[in-house]
Amino acid sequence: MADGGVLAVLAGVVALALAGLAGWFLLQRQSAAIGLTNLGTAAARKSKSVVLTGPMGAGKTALWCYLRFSDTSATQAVPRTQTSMAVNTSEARIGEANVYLVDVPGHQKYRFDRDAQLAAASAVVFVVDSVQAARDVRLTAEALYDVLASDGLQERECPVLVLCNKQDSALAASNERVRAALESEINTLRASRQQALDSLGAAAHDDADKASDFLGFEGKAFSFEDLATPIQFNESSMALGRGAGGLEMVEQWIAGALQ
Ligand SMILES: Nc1nc2c(ncn2[C@@H]2O[C@H](COP(=O)(O)OP(=O)(O)OP(=O)(O)O)[C@@H](O)[C@H]2O)c(=O)[nH]1
Ligand SMILES: *[C@@H]1O[C@H](CO)[C@@H](O)[C@H](O)[C@H]1NC(C)=O
Ligand SMILES: *[C@@H]1O[C@H](CO)[C@@H](O)[C@H](O)[C@H]1NC(C)=O
Ligand SMILES: [Mg+2]
Repeated sequence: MADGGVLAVLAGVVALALAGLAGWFLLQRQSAAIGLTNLGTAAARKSKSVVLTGPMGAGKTALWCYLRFSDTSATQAVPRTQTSMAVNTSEARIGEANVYLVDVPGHQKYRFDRDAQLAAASAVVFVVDSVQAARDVRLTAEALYDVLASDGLQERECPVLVLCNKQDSALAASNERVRAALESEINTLRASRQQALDSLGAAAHDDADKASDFLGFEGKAFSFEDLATPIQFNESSMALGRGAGGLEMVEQWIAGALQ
């Protein structure tokens, strides 16, 4: 009788332990999927997180490869990359700082990973394909809008560098042109997003969360000057690499942004 009681208690303990283990395992998988394990590592090592984001094919992974090995000698060829299929992270030393470099894939299906990474970012480099932006700026403007309006970014005044990449191409738009085109396209986007919200009715309109999505001032054309985050537009070419490619400027900007 007593033995039966002990056995029952033992079975209960084992069942509980198994349930706990399964739960822990599921949580691990979930956090790995959204890159939280990596954020944990960054916090543990007290490195600040620098997030590279922007549309597909802009040159984020190429930039990431350069920044990871800032003290190696110049490689003139653009790093060979493939469309990224996962968030990739690496420790790097930039200037005096140990940073945690996060390369977020540009594809829309990674937008939740992107937002999770942006929530922990100390600085953001938004990489733009300046050839694509010269042709059709819509996609880039949408991606930049989402980044700038992401949770807490404006509140934290997190610095943003918009890197107008692929300047080695004759078809590339300059940083000034990219800035002007994005400013006017975001103005258009903002109006259409606001209209979509309005059509949802007063309830949605009163929602404080939705209101904070609005960039700039109502009744005034959108301007990057009106944002709380410091934002700067510069040019680069991963194909030209160090020196002419403008990598040093990016490193200096990151070092300055983290101070
Ligand atoms: N000509 C030129 N090509 C570049 C430059 N930077 C990147 N590329 C090329 O553009 C392509 C895309 O570069 P990636 O670094 O993989 O782009 P990404 O932003 O990581 O793209 P996703 O991972 O899809 O989000 C590659 O073929 C690169 O070699 C550049 O400055 N000039
Ligand atoms: C991350 O980068 C490393 C080193 O370049 C590479 O070996 C690995 O495959 C990358 N992982 C992903 C998910 O892209
Ligand atoms: C980067 O942009 C800033 C602001 O537009 C400008 O003052 C600076 O000279 C640029 N840097 C380079 C290296 O072009
Ligand atoms: Mg990539």
